[in-house]
Amino acid sequence: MSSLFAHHVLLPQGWTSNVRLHWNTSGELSQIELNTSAQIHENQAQFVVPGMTNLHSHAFQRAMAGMTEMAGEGKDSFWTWRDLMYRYALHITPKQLQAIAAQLYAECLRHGYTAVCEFHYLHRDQDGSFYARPAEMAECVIAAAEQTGMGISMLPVLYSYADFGEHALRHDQRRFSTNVAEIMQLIEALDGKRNGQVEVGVAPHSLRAASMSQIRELVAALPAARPIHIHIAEQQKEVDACIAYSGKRPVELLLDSGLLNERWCLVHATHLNKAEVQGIASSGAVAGICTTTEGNLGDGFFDLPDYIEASGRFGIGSDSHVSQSPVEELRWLEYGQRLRLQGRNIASVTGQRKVGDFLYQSALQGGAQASGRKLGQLATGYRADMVVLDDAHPNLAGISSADLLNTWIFAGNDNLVRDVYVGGKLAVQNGKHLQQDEIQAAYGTCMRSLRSL
Ligand code: NGQ
Ligand code: ZN
Repeated sequence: MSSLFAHHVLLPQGWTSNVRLHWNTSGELSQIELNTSAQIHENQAQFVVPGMTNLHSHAFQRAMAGMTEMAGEGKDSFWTWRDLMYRYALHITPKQLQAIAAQLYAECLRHGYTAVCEFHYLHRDQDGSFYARPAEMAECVIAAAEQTGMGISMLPVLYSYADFGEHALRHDQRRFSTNVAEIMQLIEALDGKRNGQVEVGVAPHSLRAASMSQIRELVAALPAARPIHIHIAEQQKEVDACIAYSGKRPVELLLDSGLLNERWCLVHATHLNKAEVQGIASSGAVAGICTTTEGNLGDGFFDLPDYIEASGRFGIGSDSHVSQSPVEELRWLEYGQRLRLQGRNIASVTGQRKVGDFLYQSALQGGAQASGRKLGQLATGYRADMVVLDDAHPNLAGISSADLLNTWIFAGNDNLVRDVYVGGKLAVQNGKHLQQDEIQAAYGTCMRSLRSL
């Protein structure tokens, strides 16, 4: 099978009826046939949209979703959560990581994500030494992506310090420890994995964990056009520490480095002043908003209205994977703003007043840019990453395509994704991942042993 007839499909020019999408054996769209009609026996779908990029993931954290929601002795915060998260991180073996990532990616595919940017920092063995093959953990994550059909941008994470000012890593951060040379070796070791489905970029973890001079060195050493991601300004405490260390706010410090451009994805970017909002927007970088995790960790609100006003680019990520659904990320991105501002229909612009359409289209483009891959639109030369919505669901009964994204994103909690193609290959059919049973069995085995720790 290498074509799909769509009665209604979201093309770059907007919703279009009676289109046949063709793709080649590399998984790229090769022809978009317009004004055509369905043949009786061909593969058909009512509603087709481009698959979404999940631009920020720490796959292993899927295993601890739901396990950190209990109040401790003192005041709980991002930082107390992080201690718990590190405890889990210390136990995960390569085989378990693969089982967790496969479960996660299968779930993400079932909800309409067709690509992920994996911010991967669990590099070393439990005792802090490298595995015999230093890229083993990253290879396991890529294997999970390949097993499930998920497209992936693997981002080996540079993690050298515990805090601003080049503080030595804590003992419980030993699995993350890398310097610039080691990261470049990992990138080199993964080079043979690159293809239409797999890209390799890089991620200095944060301005806490990587120094500005390391970041410069890394960017200079990285092959051209590869994506660069970083956590930035997620917590107020981090902003304060950055000011105490450098006299500048985190985003300000990055902007002043002159390094930022379209290759960058600034994950979270929650705490911004007006100049920083403008600065990110004009750099062409993508803000990686992870609404459900930011809510879970009590980060704060992204300044969406000002950022949209400045034509800033953004995408969505599920980060710690308390959710695996683009609908929930986008819905709560908008709801957070409504609650904060006591208003409605915040994410919209003059040319696009439909909130669901504006959010979905923006996140498609921002996510695609952050992935460093040819994604995010159903056009010749782009990946054949297509999501077919369930036209038999009551929410879509008699609907016109013009109302489809608003309904998908804002009505109810059923999963409306029916079939998912990634690079032209079917990964999800009738709401079920094609390898769902074996993936869940392996995840079950992994979780029974992790829970008993
Ligand atoms: C992470 N998570 O890398 O998983 C971080 C926590 C850190 C978020 N920032 C670790 N949400 O920031 O050092
Ligand atoms: Zn993160």
